[in-house]
Amino acid sequence: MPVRSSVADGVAVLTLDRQETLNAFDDALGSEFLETVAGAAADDSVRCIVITGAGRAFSAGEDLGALQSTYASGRTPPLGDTLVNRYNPTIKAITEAPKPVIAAVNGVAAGAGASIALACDYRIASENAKLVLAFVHAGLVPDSGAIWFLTRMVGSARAVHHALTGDAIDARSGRELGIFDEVVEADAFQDAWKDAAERLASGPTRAYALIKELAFAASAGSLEEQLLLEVKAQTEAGGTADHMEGVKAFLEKRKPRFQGR
Ligand code: T3D
Repeated sequence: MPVRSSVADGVAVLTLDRQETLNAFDDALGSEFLETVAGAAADDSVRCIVITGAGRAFSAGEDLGALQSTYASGRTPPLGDTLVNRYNPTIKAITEAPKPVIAAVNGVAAGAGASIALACDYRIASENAKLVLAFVHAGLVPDSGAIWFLTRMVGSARAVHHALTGDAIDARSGRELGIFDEVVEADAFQDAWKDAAERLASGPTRAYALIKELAFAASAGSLEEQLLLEVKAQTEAGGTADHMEGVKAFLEKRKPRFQGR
């Protein structure tokens, strides 16, 4: 199975595992990954999803070897089909998951692999990690939302620079630019993402889902629309057991015990 998946203590860990290609996406990995992300997003027992890669890479994006075999067989399928059928639903499954999604970027994340890391809500990087908008090296444009996400994180000038050059953003620069929330030494990396996942999996899950929705809406809409959405979201968050628990815990001077409801 090219995606390894495990669930424990409310955390689903999804590991891309096609190490001979640096976890590049062929059809099998692409469709299995989409199915696995969507499954974890829909599973109420999962309160945080972690995406990572096996071996030395997060993911090298589209499998160029598989693409070349297709071309060698005389077929030139429109690349847009892969976006519509595979990558775009995957990006939406991540961004619309009603729970935090962490990218534990263990190594290089290139092409659509970089887009997937950028689509997550929290990025924790090993010191060996780097993001590469490699699309341009194959004569392609960044897809799977890469420019949308990067522009919002680092501004248009820097995003366009990396889209045009395909130059890598290493872990340290990524941290300085605010792309990576944390950068951790390789030895401490696994413990660090597990801690981050444990923290998010024990938080107020419904409030997290609403925060994700508000953050996306903020990039698109007017202040007027945002204020109205906040009223709707706050009304919903205010009806959760986690809200009651948060208030009670504060007044009792103790840590809240959120149940995700
Ligand atoms: O269908 C559509 O709609 C198109 C969608 C496109 C979305 C995209 O993702 S386009 C972008 C595709 N990805 C790339 O262009 C990245 C290609 N890879 C690289 O640039 C480099 O490999 C890396 C920067 C990721 C890592 O470099 P490095 O030096 O650490 O490793 P390497 O030696 O280049 O690669 C190691 C092996 O992985 C190597 O195989 P080998 O020689 O040991 O047998 C290499 O061929 C393989 N590999 C790396 N990336 C891919 C790959 N095999 C297939 N597809 C890859 N993308």
